[in-house]
Amino acid sequence: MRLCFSLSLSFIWATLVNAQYSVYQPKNQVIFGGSALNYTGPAAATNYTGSAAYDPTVLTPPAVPNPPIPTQVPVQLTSSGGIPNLSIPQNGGFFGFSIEMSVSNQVCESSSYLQVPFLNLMANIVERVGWVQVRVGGNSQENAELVASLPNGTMLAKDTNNTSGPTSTPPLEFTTDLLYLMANISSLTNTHWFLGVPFFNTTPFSLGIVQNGQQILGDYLIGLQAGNEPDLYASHGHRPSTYSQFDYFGEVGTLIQQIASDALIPKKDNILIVPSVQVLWTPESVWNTGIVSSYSSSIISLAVERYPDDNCAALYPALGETVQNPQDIFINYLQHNASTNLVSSYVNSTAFAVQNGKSFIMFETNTASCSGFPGISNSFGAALWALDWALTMAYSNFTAALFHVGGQNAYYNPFTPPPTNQSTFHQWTVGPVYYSALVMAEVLGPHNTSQVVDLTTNVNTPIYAVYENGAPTKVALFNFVTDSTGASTYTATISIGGGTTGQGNATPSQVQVKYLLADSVSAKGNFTWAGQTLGNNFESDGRLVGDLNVTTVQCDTAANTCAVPVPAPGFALVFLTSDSLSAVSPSSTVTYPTTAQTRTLNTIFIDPSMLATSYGHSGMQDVRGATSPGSSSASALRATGALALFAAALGAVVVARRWL
Ligand SMILES: *[C@@H]1O[C@H](CO)[C@@H](O)[C@H](O)[C@H]1NC(C)=O
Ligand SMILES: *[C@@H]1O[C@H](CO)[C@@H](O)[C@H](O)[C@H]1NC(C)=O
Ligand SMILES: *[C@@H]1O[C@H](CO)[C@@H](O)[C@H](O)[C@H]1NC(C)=O
Ligand SMILES: *[C@@H]1O[C@H](CO)[C@@H](O)[C@H](O)[C@H]1NC(C)=O
Ligand SMILES: *[C@@H]1O[C@H](CO)[C@@H](O)[C@H](O)[C@H]1NC(C)=O
Ligand SMILES: *[C@@H]1O[C@H](CO)[C@@H](O)[C@H](O)[C@H]1NC(C)=O
Ligand SMILES: *[C@@H]1O[C@H](CO)[C@@H](O)[C@H](O)[C@H]1NC(C)=O
Ligand SMILES: *[C@@H]1O[C@H](CO)[C@@H](O)[C@H](O)[C@H]1NC(C)=O
Ligand SMILES: *[C@@H]1O[C@H](CO)[C@@H](O)[C@H](O)[C@H]1NC(C)=O
Ligand SMILES: *[C@@H]1O[C@H](CO)[C@@H](O)[C@H](O)[C@H]1NC(C)=O
Ligand SMILES: *[C@@H]1O[C@H](CO)[C@@H](O)[C@H](O)[C@H]1NC(C)=O
Ligand SMILES: CC(=O)N[C@H]1CO[C@H](CO)[C@@H](O)[C@@H]1O
Repeated sequence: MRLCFSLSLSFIWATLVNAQYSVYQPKNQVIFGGSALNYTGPAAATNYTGSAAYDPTVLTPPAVPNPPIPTQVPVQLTSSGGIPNLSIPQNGGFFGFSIEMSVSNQVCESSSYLQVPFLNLMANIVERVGWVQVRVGGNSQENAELVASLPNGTMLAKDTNNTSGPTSTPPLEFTTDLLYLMANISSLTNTHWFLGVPFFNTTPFSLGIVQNGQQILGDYLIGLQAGNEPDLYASHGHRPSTYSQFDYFGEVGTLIQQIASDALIPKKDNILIVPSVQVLWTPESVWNTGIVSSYSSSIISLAVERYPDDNCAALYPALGETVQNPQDIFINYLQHNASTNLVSSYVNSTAFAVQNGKSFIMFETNTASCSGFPGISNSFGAALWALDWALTMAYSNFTAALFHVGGQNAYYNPFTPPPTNQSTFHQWTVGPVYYSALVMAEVLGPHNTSQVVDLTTNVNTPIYAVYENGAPTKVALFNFVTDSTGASTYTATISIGGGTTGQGNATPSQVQVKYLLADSVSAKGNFTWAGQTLGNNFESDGRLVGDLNVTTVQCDTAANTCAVPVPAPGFALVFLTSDSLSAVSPSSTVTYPTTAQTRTLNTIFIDPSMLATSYGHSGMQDVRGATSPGSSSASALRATGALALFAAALGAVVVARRWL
């Protein structure tokens, strides 16, 4: 990495490492592409020419349900000894992120600014549960090549001379600088990583990423995918049409043999993640090859990838498919059965994982592949959906879920850096799914003992309880309905012990409640979690701002009830014990302020086109064949750039390591 500007060591150190509080001052209220439009039918989205990440489409919330939701909902918990159907104990870092590995050119020139928001966003999670997990990979990992150096000190490059597959995905070249960046991030924020072994060329496998990943990241490297969506290899032209689950099984065996004889790979056991299938192969069809028992000592985790829907028809008009109107399908994200239906094809597999002593990861997910849907993916409804989907997975014994981070051209980003040409006057945009991550961290807490149970009785109002060591510690209450009249606010009446439990009354005299709120499920901003926010478009440096508002609810110990109101829409997290609240209340917030932001800190220039990013993969099998080789193809497009986003985020750390 070449430095373009010199700057003082102490300045960088102070900027990166000093723990500071500072007053939130949005640098700029400018909304990309002019003022936000109010939704006036599909035209508003159609006419909008700015990046998807800032698309102003606002949908109409689904109608208030008829019959109306019950406004009094009893929630009966036991005081000890657990409750039927508890999940396995879950780790607080359950909700992580997935960032597509891809191409960026670093050219030392102009623009960009100190991208510490990424550090802050990770630190927020770490303060609550101790760590955060991030996957760097995806389609573009499959033919990525670790090289000693690249021209001009570039860290990542796309070799457009060397394309593969019917959609001409260019191979990716990267240097160990990428891994050093990750190590530096880890040392600041305890971020742990997943990587992937390139799987397009198996004779032999290129193991540079395993060798260097282990040596540079050490224990911060959790594991490496052995293949990403192998069920799509044949249809995308990376394997013969006869390629089967058994061929994949054989290739994983070959990989394990090669690792066994590679002296540069220090850790050989518990490192691989299989099979990361999408929907063309069922997970069961892969388990039936015997892959897990045959290679048990090498495998650390089992994984799948899944989005509930795709917006490929809109992204690739050449498909000639009918574009779904987001308004028509908004409701699909705002009922609990969306999540329970989607998880149903995995419950056999999570049981299989438990039997085999393996973790089971949703390796890539979000609202919809091919960028998500305008008005849905970036709405408050998406925050509620992602939280419900994550809790459904936790209840169903998944052990982690990684939500995909795209770039400027995705609607569903948990967070988005500003376009590079605006980065000197704009900050980051934090999307609804980031709030889901933050809240999920608090739902599970840092003790690795949280067992989740789904107590939902109405699809519009999912309800979960969390038990730790047999005793209830939290209740999670959703209201998917939007109703400003207040008529759809419901009251959850929580009882611990008593009633039909055969246990004595154990309801505390008071409980504490944090709310996740916005005006409507279609709201595009003004989201608050316990009164604090990460701002609207271009307003965030990654730190929560505003006064913390934790509501105390006095309970009726004589009646053995605590009545907690849940507005429409909204989410309430009820802390049943003071310990459960204090465990997720950061005592000293270590953050990385951007107040020192300056052009002179720039070290990386990311071509804005490279920030046009990954679209997620599910549903992409429909795209194949619709695009001709050499054209602006589906695969090339979707493989572009999210790692550039990530690289931009890490720019500051590059500086740190060079100058310290
Ligand atoms: C959008 O609607 C709100 C409320 O109806 C109004 O205050 C605002 O001015 C409108 N914005 C535009 C750009 O028309
Ligand atoms: C979008 O463009 C159409 C056709 O030019 C125009 O009639 C419509 O008013 C525009 N919509 C908005 C919201 O600007
Ligand atoms: C446990 O889950 C099963 C399967 O979903 C369900 O049939 C059963 O009613 C649940 N038991 C309780 C006590 O909720
Ligand atoms: C390297 O940098 C020089 C000067 O900035 C530029 O002209 C050249 O195109 C760059 N080369 C590559 C391969 O990016
Ligand atoms: C592509 O090939 C041409 C001709 O061999 C060469 O000049 C160029 O540097 C190559 N580009 C890359 C990105 O490797
Ligand atoms: C393409 O990549 C392969 C493997 O890395 C290499 O052997 C070959 O020379 C490359 N071809 C071009 C045109 O760069
Ligand atoms: C959820 O259930 C409702 C009825 O309760 C039904 O109308 C809807 O189609 C279901 N949604 C999904 C995604 O299954
Ligand atoms: C799950 O396992 C049961 C029992 O073995 C089987 O009947 C069912 O088909 C499996 N489900 C899937 C989706 O494979
Ligand atoms: C999750 O695992 C626990 C412990 O093995 C089991 O009791 C429970 O039924 C599982 N849940 C699901 C949904 O499979
Ligand atoms: C946030 O709330 C303010 C004040 O009510 C309002 O003016 C603004 O339009 C809202 N912004 C968004 C993105 O909803
Ligand atoms: C705190 O949150 C509660 C519940 O949303 C609300 O009623 C109250 O007004 C808030 N207090 C402040 C100071 O914002
Ligand atoms: C803590 C840590 O991992 N620091 C690393 C940052 O990157 C440089 C190399 O660029 C390493 O030397 C440091 O060890």
